[in-house]
Amino acid sequence: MKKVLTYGTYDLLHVGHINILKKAKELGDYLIVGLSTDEFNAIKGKKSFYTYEQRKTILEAVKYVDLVIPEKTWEQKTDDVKKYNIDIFVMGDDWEGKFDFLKEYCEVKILPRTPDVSSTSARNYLDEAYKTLLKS
Ligand code: C2G
Repeated sequence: MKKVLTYGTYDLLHVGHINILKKAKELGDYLIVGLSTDEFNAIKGKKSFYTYEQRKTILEAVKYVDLVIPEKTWEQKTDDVKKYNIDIFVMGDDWEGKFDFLKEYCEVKILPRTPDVSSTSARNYLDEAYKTLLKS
C-alpha cells in the first residue's frame, strides 16, 4: 500500500483544496492529511474561519482523505513520515523547496496550485457580504 501525506489549514474548503487532495490520493492508495490546529495556525499567522474540529469534520467527509491527524508544529513532519510509513509527501507549489529535507525519508512531490481561488479571498468576500448585510 502506497501512503501519501500532506498538510494544511484547509479552511473554507474550496476547489483548490479538492484538486490537490484528489491528485495526492491518485499518487497512492491511502492519503493522510496533517490538519493545522487552531494553535498552530496562530504560529503560522493564520486565523481560520472554522475551528479545527469543524475543519476536521469537513475534511473527513472528502472521499480522497483516509485519515486526518493534527498538525501542531513545523517540526513534526519527519516523525509523521516515519510513524505512518509514508511513501510520498505532497504539497502545493507555494511550498516549493521548503520541505526538501524529507527527501531523505520519502518522495517529495510538489503540485501546481489551482489559480484564482483561496480561503483568504473567500473569507474576505464573506466579511464584505456580512458588512453589507449589517448596513441594509
Ligand atoms: N492549495 C492549492 N491551490 C489553492 C490553494 C491551496 O493547491 N488555490 C494547496 C496548498 O498548496 C496546500 C493545500 O492546498 O498544499 C492546503 O492549503 P492551505 O490550507 O492554505 O495550507 P497552508 O496554510 O499552506 O499550510 O506545514 C504546511 C502548512 O500547514 C501548509
